[in-house]
Amino acid sequence: MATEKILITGALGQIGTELTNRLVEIHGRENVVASGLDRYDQNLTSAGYYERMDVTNTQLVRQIVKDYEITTVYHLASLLSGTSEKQPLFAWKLNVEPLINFCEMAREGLLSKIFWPSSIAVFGKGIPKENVAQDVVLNPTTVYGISKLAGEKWCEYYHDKYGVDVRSIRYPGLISYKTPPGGGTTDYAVEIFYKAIEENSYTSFITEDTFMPMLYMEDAIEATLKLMQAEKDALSVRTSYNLGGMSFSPKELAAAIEKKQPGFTISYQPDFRQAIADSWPASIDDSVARQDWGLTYKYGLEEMTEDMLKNLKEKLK
Ligand code: AKB
Repeated sequence: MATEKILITGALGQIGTELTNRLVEIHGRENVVASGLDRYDQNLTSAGYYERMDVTNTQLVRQIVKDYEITTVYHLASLLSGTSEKQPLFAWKLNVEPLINFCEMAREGLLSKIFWPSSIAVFGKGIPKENVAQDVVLNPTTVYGISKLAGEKWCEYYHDKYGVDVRSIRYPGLISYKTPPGGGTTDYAVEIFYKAIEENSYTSFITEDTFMPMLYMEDAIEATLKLMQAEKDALSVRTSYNLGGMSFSPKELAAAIEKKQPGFTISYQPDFRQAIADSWPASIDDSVARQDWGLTYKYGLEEMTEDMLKNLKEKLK
């Protein structure tokens, strides 16, 4: 089997830092090229190479793919839901156009596989809240959701029309301690742990009974690798796979933290992100991913809370 040469965009972001390090473990440093807008930071990435690049610069990206003879791209660079509402035109440019650029390169034979993250933001208004199925009508009302839905349709188009092997997951909110997220609606579920450790209290920008699907980063990384390792023919979804993870509200998360850290308190001051959360599902049916490529999870609310508190305390010492 020919060696995979991997390029990761957004490699210093929340998913990127952890995915890059796992890919290095699997494929070796010399086969992994990390890239991002920020300066190289050896504490954040173990990749053998780092390219400081703007992913919207199509010519530069194409040159990097050629220079390193890249075969597989994990294209993670993206503006999240909160930030997208503030910069809608840039969100469209960043979230959609580079994906098309990578699909074009695959169509021309320069790349053999692409991973691209979609989001639970694709669902939107008028869709049942609970256990949302893979194949419901999609009606996003946020700029971010619209860009992710468009991206999904581009993935399907390039696959169906040109056989491009582009694979995708609709990530729920991702919780991790290594690198903080930036500009998302589900970010409260990470911020709360920092504040729990620093101040033993937190003011949530999401109301107490708003349920959203969430996933611990280790499970997200393993799911991503599993999808990318699956046999092509096993994949029945070429838009993006539902991933449910767990479903909880700020009140439930606060109670789980309080159990481990007595005296922890939470208050609520919802902001513009509440409307975004209200348009998203509370829980997701991910049975198609389980069936097609064996999706499983290790972490529930209790296990995730324990692991976050333990590791973040260590990190913030
Ligand atoms: C966000 O909140 O914008 C993201 C997402 C669910 O895609 N975490």
